[in-house]
Parts: sequence; C-alpha cells; structure tokens
Amino acid sequence: MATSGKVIRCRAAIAWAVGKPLSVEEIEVAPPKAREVRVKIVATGICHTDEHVLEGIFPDVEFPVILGHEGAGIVESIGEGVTSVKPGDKVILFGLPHCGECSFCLNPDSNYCLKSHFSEPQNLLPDKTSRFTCKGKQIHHFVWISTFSEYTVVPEYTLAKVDAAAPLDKVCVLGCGFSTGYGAAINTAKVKPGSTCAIFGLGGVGLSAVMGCKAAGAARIIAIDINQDKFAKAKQLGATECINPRDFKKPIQQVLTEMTGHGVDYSFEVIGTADTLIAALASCNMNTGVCVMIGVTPAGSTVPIDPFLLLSGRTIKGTLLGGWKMGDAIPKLVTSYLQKKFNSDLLITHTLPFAKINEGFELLRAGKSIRSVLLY
Ligand code: COD
Ligand code: ZN
Ligand code: ZN
Repeated sequence: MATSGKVIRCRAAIAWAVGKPLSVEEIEVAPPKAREVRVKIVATGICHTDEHVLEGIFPDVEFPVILGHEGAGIVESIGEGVTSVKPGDKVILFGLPHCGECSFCLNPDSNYCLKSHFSEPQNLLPDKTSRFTCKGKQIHHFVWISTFSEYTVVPEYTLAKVDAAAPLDKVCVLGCGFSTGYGAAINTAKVKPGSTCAIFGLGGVGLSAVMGCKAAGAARIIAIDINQDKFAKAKQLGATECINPRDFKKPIQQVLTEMTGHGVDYSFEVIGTADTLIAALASCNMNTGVCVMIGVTPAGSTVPIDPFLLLSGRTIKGTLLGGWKMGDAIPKLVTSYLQKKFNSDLLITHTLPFAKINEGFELLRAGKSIRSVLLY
C-alpha cells in the first residue's frame, strides 16, 4: 500500500488522565517493526474494561493512553517476519494474546498466554517503545491493541485473519464481549445437553453466556437481572425463565434452589460484585454444580466464601475471554457467525461515528446500551 513504511497521520481517542473524557485528536502512527502489524481499524466496540481504566480501577495502565480492545480492521502493512497475514486481509484483534509458544499456549487446557497484560504490562509494544505520538508526546498502548485509533500497530499474536465475507462492523464484538460470555459456557463450564443454567447479569457478556448455554443444549436457562428491561432480549436469545431478585423477599440463591430442586448445574456471575458471586456459587447444586466467575470485583476487594459450600463438590472457577485460544478460535467463530450458528448482532444496540466515542461511554455508564460499536 502507498502508506507502507511511512508514518500515518490519523485520528485517535486519547485518554490523557483518569476520570477525563476521551479527546479525539490527530496522532502519528509509526510503521510496524519486526513481527508487528499495522491495521486500519474499521469498527470497534466499547467494552467495560476500557471504562474500568478511565475509572482508575484497572491495574498498571500508564497515561496518556489509547484504549480500545474489541476491534476489527484491515491489514495496512506488516513488519519483517510476519507470516500469518498480509496487507488487505480482514482481521479481528484481541486483548488476550495467543503467542503459541509459552507454556500456557502449549497447554491444551489453558488460554492464559504469558504475553497477557497481567504477566507483562502492555503499555508499550514488546520492544518497549510506542508507535503513537501526539503533539510530540509519546502515547501508550493498551493490552497491545489500542483499537480507539484509525490505525494501530500490534504484535502479530494479537490478531487473526478472518473470512473476507465477514462484516467487520458486526464481528468486531467477537474480539471480546461475545467470545467472553459464549466461551464461558462452552469452554469453561462445558455445559452439558439437558442441563440447567443460571446467568446473573444480562449485559452484553451475560447475554452471550445465555447464547453459549443454548448452543451447548441446556434445557433450562434461568436469566437473572434487577433490570427487567433486559428480559425480552434474554428470552429471544434462549433464556427459558427470567427472574428479578427484587421481586422476592428471600435470597435469590434460595429461590433458584427451590425452582430447581437442588440448585442449578451451572451458574455464571456476569456482574462483578461480591454478593452476586456468593449468590451464584450458592445457587448451583452441592455435588456437581459449577460456578463460573466472569465479572471482576473491584481491585483489592475480597469475597468471603463459606468453605462448607465447596465441601461436597461444588466448583468455582474463573474465565478470561471465555477460555478461547483466540488465534485459533477467532477464524472458526467467524465461520460459525457466517453460518448463523449464533446471532451476536443482537448485542449491538448502537452504532456511532468514531467522533461520538464519549457518547458511547455515556450510554454504557447509563446502562442504555448493550453494545455500542464505533465506525471510523
Ligand atoms: N443482581 C442482578 N443483576 C444485576 C445486579 C444485581 N445485584 N447488579 C447489576 N445487575 C445487572 C445490570 O442491570 C446489568 O444488566 C448487568 O447486571 C450487567 O451488565 P453490563 O452491561 O453492565 O455488563 P457487561 O455484560 O457488558 O459486562 C459485565 C462484566 C461482568 C463482564 C464486566 O463488568 C466486568 O467485570 N469486566 C471485567 C472482566 C471481563 O471478563 N471482561 C471482559 C469484557 S471487558
Ligand atoms: Zn472487553
Ligand atoms: Zn502464549
């Protein structure tokens, strides 16, 4: 491409400090170095982790920074040694890398790559430099991928080529939110056909867990939220019952235990509070019940768990990005999307031009959007 090897000037949304709105400005994006790829972002979703950074509750982020970790685009140019993509390819980027070489990538049971943010802070690219500058100042990267920029530079192991027929404005949500909830049911819980599931929290990730439970053949899918406006969509996506904890005097775990006899087979916590995590654990049956924690409680908080809940066999486990090894999984998920095996489009309630990014964050904070997608 004509821009290959050159610095590109484009728009990006810069987070200058915690608590400040993002500021859309012109930046310079340097060409990719070895094993890096420069991508023209076409669409990006606004996800909670970006908001957590702006609230100052996501650890180890240096400012100023370009956020965004759910995006899809087209390869503009590649650095030396890149073999998996070429200019013109459609790609989805992901904030949980898949290097294919570390001990966890080589372990078939894990997707937590050691190139992940919690092992190796990702405010710069692997060679410890940034490709972004604005007004002469270096701008930091975020979880390697910084999708809130028209052009971004990422390590090769944070993207995957997808089918050229994929609509990028729709499949961008496979980069985080959809895959997190859907995979939690399929990979982490390994929901069995005929089973009973309970999903706590019906935001984009919780609704994706509903879709995953349905795809896995669950017979009963009980959806729980304090906002009953969420129930219609949950039913459309596969929930068989919807309940509001505020409609009951007794604790929700007791309600669920009575509804199911001995508790559900699988519960999913997709809110991120201590109380709902304890309720989700206590809602699953005492022998084989599995509680999957998707939501993250505020940094530094602890959750008191009665060990007796675990004694007879209940399990509690966490999941990051739904347990998918993203490099392998993303092309296959896109194929399933194109074959209409799931309808992630229903998560996208708002589509906005990139310049309205702060409006997208407002919709998220007010609970008015499931997912907003920004188009460049
Ligand atoms: N009981 C029942 N429902 C509740 C309660 C409660 N006490 N409190 C809130 N809710 C409902 C809300 O009404 C809302 O419908 C839902 O819970 C939460 O939805 P959203 O839209 O705020 O959230 P999601 O689905 O987009 O994301 C939820 C996460 C839990 C994934 C997120 O907040 C989080 O913790 N992210 C970090 C961890 C992670 O895996 N992230 C991946 C995505 S970035
Ligand atoms: Zn996310
Ligand atoms: Zn790895």
